[in-house]
Parts: sequence; structure tokens; C-alpha cells
Amino acid sequence: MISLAGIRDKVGAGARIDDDEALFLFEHHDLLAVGELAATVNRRCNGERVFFNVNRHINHTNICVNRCTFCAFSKTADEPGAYLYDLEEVRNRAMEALSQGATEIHIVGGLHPDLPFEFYLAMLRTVKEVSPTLHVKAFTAVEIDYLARLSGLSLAETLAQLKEAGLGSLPGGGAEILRWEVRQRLCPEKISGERWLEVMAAVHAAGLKSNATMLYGHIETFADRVDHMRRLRELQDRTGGFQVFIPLTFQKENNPLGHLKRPGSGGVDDLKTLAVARIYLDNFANIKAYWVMLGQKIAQVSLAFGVNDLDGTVVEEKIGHDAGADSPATMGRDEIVALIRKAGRIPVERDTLYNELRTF
Ligand code: V47
Ligand code: SF4
Repeated sequence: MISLAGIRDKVGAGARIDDDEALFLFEHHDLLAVGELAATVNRRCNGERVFFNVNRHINHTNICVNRCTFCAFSKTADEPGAYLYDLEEVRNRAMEALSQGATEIHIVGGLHPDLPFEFYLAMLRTVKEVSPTLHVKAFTAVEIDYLARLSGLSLAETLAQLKEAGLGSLPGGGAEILRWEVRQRLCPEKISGERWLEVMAAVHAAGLKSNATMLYGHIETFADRVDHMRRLRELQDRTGGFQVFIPLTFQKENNPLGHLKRPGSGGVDDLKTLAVARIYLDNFANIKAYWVMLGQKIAQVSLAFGVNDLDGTVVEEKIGHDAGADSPATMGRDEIVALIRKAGRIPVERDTLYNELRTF
């Protein structure tokens, strides 16, 4: 029979927990016990150190051909509030980020119905022209699939051209919940979970690192979450290309799924999800708390629940805020350093590829 003591022994011996054990942890009433186990795993690899980075998000357009039921960001071209940045607007944002000490530009947007592939290449080149030292982490696996169809090229050739233009790595969005039955209800027009994984495998084969997310706290079950993480763990066993796992807590405003949000999600669920991820995903080096959606306080507390990475300064965030996130738009480097220090931990600024830049 599964028990916490049994799982603790297994984890203590450096062994991998299975799906039933992950489910047991999700269902376990003792949050602090699960958290302590996750903290132990994290301490073994990272000690007291917590990563953050100085970055800027650019959401170049909110015009999207899809209508995911959880999304408050996407618009059709003729809807009020629809926008598309031109290259000058992208350049200005990259210049501003550089002047603020950013090392990363994070670009994601809607699936625009009529931008040419060349626009995406030009956007990457524009940021690299501002400074070749800026790392461009851009385009979810969903966007990469869309760009491959747009360009008519193979996935490998699409990625090669994007890389040549300056693509440095991929963010982890678009994963949502990978299991078909849930995905059909969340985002029927989006690529399948299998395709998301296939694109990520191609990304890793192209020599690019990527992140992986999971959108939780809506209609999915704990079993769906475990299934999602199992698929990520399996791909990571094959490629080793994922840098970090980032659970994204569902924001319920201004989207059709919002009224279905069940009362179960909240701070306890957020912390438990991060903790189970830390214990289950033994081949992921980093677990990130995305403070934009969690809020700063839960993100800070999560540092005692297995988390070793906080998303960066962000600066301009639309996807979570359009859906009701009540966190500030940005946190300065000093604020992040203070948040980590007040948790009794050591702040370490990293670059996108997890090279350490400075210990505070
Ligand atoms: O794929 C959309 C999610 C993602 C909502 O890789 C929502 O470093 C909550 O992936 N409530 C995009 N989430 C953001 C993303 C991300 C963010 C920060 C860091 C990284 C990284 C990646 O946002 C989408 C979708 O899963 N999302 N709507 C919502 N209502
Ligand atoms: Fe479009 Fe992405 Fe929103 Fe889905 S989540 S509607 S693909 S912008």
C-alpha cells in the first residue's frame, strides 16, 4: 500500500516515484508533509539558492485564429482592443529592456491569420540588432507548429531558419493539459498534446532548450495532471531538452471557462502542485513559480515547497492580467532579490540557459 513514509524512503534513496504515488501526494491532506519532502529534494540539488532572471515579455499581437476557452487575451482583428506591434514597437521594447539590464526577451503572441513567416524572422533579427547579447526565448510549440504550416517548411527547416534569425530557446506555453479528453474541452482548435510533444522533440533535436508548462485549476483532475507530467518526464528522459517546469494556475476572469472554475484551486493547491512536480519530475533541474499568476506571496512561500526558480522582472504581461491576475505588471531586480532574501534564501541571477550571472 502506498504511504508517505514509503514515498519518503524511495525519494531519500534517489528513486523515481510512480504515477500512483504522485496521485497519492496530490490527494494527501498534509500539505506541509508533502512540501517538506519537495523541499528536501530541492535542497539536495540547489541548497539555499534560488534563481531569477531579468527579462521582458513582448506579446507582439493578441489577434488569434483560435479561441481557447481559458484565454482572455485573444481577439479577432476587428474586435476592440485587438493589436499588432510593428517592428519599431518591438525594437523600442527590446531597447528599453536592455537599458534596464535585461538578458532575455520573451516573445509569444496569438496565431495571427495573415502575418508572413518573414515577419517572425524579422522580429527575431530586430531584437538581435538591438543587442546580440539579448537571448530571445520565443514562440510556444503551438506557434512553431503554426509557423511550419505558414512557411510550408518541415519542422526542422522552420526551426533552423528561426534559429539562424536569432531564436535562442522556447518558452513552455501551449501545453495546457496534454490529455485529449481535457484538451478537447479546453482548446479544441489547438494542436494535440501529442503534436505539442512532437514539436518539443524537434526543438530539442535542433539543439534548442525549452520550458514546459501545465495549466491547472480548471476542469482537470489530479490524474490528468499526473498524466501530463508523466508525458513530460518521458520526453525529458529521451531528449533532456527541458530546462524547467512551470505550473500555471488558471485565472478565471474574462474567459468562458472562468465560471466553471472549481473552488478547489487556491493557495494550498498551488503549493501542493509545485511540490508534487518537484518530487515527481526527477529529471527536471528546475521548478519555477510564475509570480504573475500565483501572486508574489504564494510565489515566495513556494520557495519552501520545492521551488528553486522565480520568473523574472517580466515588465509587460498581458495573458495572465487580461484573465484577472492581480499581481503587479513588473517586479524590479531589487524587489525580487528582497523577496528571496526575506524567505531566508540566496538570490542568484541567471541567464535564460541557467548560467549563473551573479549571487546576491
Ligand atoms: O499557453 C492562457 C496560459 C500560457 C490563461 O516558459 C493562462 O518561461 C492562466 O506559457 N490563466 C502562456 N494561464 C504563458 C506561458 C509562460 C509564462 C511565463 C513563463 C513561461 C516560460 C511561459 O498562458 C498559455 C496558457 O497556458 N494561459 N490563459 C489563464 N486564463
Ligand atoms: Fe490563441 Fe494562445 Fe489564446 Fe489559445 S491561448 S486563443 S492559441 S492566444
